[in-house]
Amino acid sequence: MHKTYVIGDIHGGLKALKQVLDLLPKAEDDLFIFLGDYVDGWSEASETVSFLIDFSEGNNCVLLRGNHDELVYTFLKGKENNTMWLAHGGESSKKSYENLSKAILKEHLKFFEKLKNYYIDSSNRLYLHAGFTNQNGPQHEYFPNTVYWDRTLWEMACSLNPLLAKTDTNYPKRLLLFKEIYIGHTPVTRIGKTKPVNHANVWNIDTGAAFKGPLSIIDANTKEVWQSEPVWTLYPEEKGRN
Ligand SMILES: [Mn+2]
Repeated sequence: MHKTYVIGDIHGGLKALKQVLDLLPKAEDDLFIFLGDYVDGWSEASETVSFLIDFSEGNNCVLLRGNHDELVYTFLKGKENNTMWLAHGGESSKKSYENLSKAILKEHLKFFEKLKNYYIDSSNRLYLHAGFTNQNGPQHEYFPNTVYWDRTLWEMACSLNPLLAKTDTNYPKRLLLFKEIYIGHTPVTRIGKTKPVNHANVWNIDTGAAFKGPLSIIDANTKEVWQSEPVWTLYPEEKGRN
């Protein structure tokens, strides 16, 4: 059986992505599932996207959509100048996209359009950027963009009483739909951790690459973890998202 590698939020930290990918014992049929947020943070937003376009041509990849990918896409389409976005890492992406040729820009727009909102594998494991709220699963979400903005799934998993039986009527129905759920979006550095965190059957792989943490990859079968150095140390001249 092939390996399934799950990659957390990158946020323009291409040096960290290359570093951690180099640590993997890669084989030809491995599957790489990227949880989204490729941009907004460190200075290499467009470079990260170019790298992922190349990487996905030579490897089996699932590329998921993060809220920041949607924000950058909206900006690139010239739809709005979102001040909230600019303050949350948008400025760095804007700069990184300044001098791109029309041809490459077109390729990048296609990349953003092709991102998936969620992915369910043959072992009934769900992968998505943020979370979902519908009791029947992410495919039933009334507002489709919930799956890359939601924080309630993670909040619920964190606050769940570990003694509550799955058969209890109060057990959250959302968690019973899938064998495991892999998310990014809410950095675990916020709760003082730097390794992927597991609560109930939810695995949070966002180890704060945009802030003071490393970039992490987890093997979904064995739960082995590989990490870059703290990403901010690879961009000493930059402030990141702070
Ligand atoms: Mn993120």
